Amino acid sequence: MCLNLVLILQLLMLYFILGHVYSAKLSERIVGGSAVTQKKYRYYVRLHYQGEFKCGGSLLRNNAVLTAAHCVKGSNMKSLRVHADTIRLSDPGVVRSVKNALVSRSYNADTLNYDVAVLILSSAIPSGSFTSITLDKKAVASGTNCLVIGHGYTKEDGSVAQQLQEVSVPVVSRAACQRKYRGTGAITQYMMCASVPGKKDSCSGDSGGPMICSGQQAGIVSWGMGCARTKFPGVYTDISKIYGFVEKVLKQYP
Ligand code: 4AZ
Repeated sequence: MCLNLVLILQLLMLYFILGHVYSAKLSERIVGGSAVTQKKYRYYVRLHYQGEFKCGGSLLRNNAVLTAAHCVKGSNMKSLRVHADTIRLSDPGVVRSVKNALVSRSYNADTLNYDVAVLILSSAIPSGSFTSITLDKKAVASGTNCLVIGHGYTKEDGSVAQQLQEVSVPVVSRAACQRKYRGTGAITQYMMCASVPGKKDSCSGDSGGPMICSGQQAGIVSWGMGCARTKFPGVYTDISKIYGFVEKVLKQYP
């Protein structure tokens, strides 16, 4: 009887220990990237709001940043800062305020449709401190491997990365992505999807940052159901569909 009780207790302990290890493994489902140790993506910028890191972005020219609308919509522009020429959160790099934040009337905060914003900086970033990225006017074929960079969570319930991270993810066809998100969210014609299911994906904090395909920016990190889940790819704003809006803003604000 007493021996039985000991056995049960031991089994219970084993159950909890194994359970703990197993759940730790499951949540260790990192986004699957690697640290960027050289300043090789010098179009990448961080957006800080009220002194805290909030989102990524990319430099289209010395005074214009492309990011996601949901990163800036409703925020007080005076508390927004753009940090260029840095790959560590602790390094402020070159800091600029924002003069204008432009979001299209087509943006929908509930569905994240048309999730794009252009920020015009208070003054230009010096030419030695950045490179600009060109936008891809054509839709990217599914299966294409694209680069995503950011300081976002390295796992779904994680925390931001001190060092900038990079990951390569294949583009998933819109039709396949729509099937996966059936019932949970609408993948519109302004969105594109990418991930290595269960392994590589963008995550919280990567929003607004660039997706680079064949050397041009084809997407903006926008949203997703969790991070690196087997069923749900990451969702990106499809640059080829919102290109006109960006062009117009850049012309209007030289
Ligand atoms: C976010 O909350 C977020 N797995 C960005 C990308 C993804 C999920 C969430 C894609 O900013």
